[in-house]
Amino acid sequence: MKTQVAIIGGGPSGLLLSQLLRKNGIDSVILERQTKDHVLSRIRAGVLERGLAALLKEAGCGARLEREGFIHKGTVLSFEDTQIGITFADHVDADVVVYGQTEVTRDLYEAHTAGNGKIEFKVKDVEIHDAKSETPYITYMAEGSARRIDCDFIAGCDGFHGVSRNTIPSNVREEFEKVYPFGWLGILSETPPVDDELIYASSPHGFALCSMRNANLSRYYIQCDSDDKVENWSDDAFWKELKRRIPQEAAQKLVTGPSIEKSIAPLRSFVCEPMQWGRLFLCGDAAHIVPPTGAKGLNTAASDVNYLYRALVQFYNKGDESSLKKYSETALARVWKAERFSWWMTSLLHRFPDQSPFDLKMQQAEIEFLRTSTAAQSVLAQNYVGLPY
Ligand code: RFL
Ligand code: PHB
Repeated sequence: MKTQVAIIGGGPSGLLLSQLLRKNGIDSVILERQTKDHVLSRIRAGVLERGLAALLKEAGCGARLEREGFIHKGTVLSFEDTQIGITFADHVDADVVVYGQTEVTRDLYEAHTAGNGKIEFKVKDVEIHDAKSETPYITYMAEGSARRIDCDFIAGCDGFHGVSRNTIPSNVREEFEKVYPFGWLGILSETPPVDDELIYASSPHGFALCSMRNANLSRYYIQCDSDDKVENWSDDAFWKELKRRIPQEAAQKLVTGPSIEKSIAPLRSFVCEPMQWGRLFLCGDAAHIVPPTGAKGLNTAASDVNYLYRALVQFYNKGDESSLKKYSETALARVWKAERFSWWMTSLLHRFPDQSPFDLKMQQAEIEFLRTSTAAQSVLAQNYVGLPY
């Protein structure tokens, strides 16, 4: 098979890239390790920056988001009896949209199918060859047979555990990582959200987050130990712990119910430099991971896709390779800012197992500064709604 851009990974990054390229007359093929149902069953991000919403619209996949997405004009940070309400419009001319990653992926798959996009599911043994040449190719197994795709470019959109990143030789690649000593236990329940806004709560018992998907679907998280297991948490135990951590007023009106999904996510900050090697370009979780505290993972993946797709269009339409050559530099500049913000929010809101009394005082001083400083709130608002591309 031959295509212009071979995309490894059919998650949100790969699908969005493929769709934007198709809109610009550029052919691509996606290779996905899992089945479509498996990709669509993953419950992940919920908060979309306007930049991502605009890209979805540009890709022709924004109609349902516009109809069903919930615009959030602010967020709440809670510290026991102190609540800091941040209204984005007081600081920045933007807001965010609450719309699940599952729905984003579904919309992208629908558009991909409607546009006769090419995708192969359940591929195995994907290998990238000759990425430093002008004629790279990929070999893989599908339906029991060995296959090959020749292409002009390869987009590595295969997430943190994919093969693309490790194709960059270890003497070229530098990886920066911080693993946090806790995870997030999340549940989805068919109950009305406890508040109109998201509540990020820090408490002596650890962090908690009240989020949502729609008027009758709530998403809640609590900080848990790194080695904790979902089996250790009955629904009752989860609700009890959540109530201990969120503002009292919210705890009193919290509607509980059976969980329809429960999972634990580890928390990690990770960046791979460079994000390109010859004609291989990394996008999204393949190149970087953020802890979910700032809601930046999917949004940062989208900003990579934005830079890469525009650079590819410039190459195919004008024969101009300059933006492709600068892709890693351009993408990383924004990636590191999202890393900084996610790390800062995580450090501010969680209890660390080895936290000293001094560390706790530092957190408290930071919170007090945030509560009383419009400038500090403005920094938070600007980062939360998303820095410009
Ligand atoms: P994905 O979604 O991991 O997709 C990669 C795809 O590649 C496939 N794959 C392969 N295919 C072929 N060959 C191989 N060798 C392959 N290896 C892997 C995989 O099957 C998969 O389908 O990466 P992508 O597309 O870059 O998207 C990134 C986002 O999924 C991720 O950043 C976000 O979910 C992070 N995230 C959040 N981001 C936000 O912007 N806002 C949020 O509110 C937010 N909340 C979250 C989150 C992530 C969470 N977890 C579970 C880590 C909340 C949580 C709990
Ligand atoms: C979510 O709704 O899943 C969510 C929202 C905000 C975050 C992380 C996750 O910061």
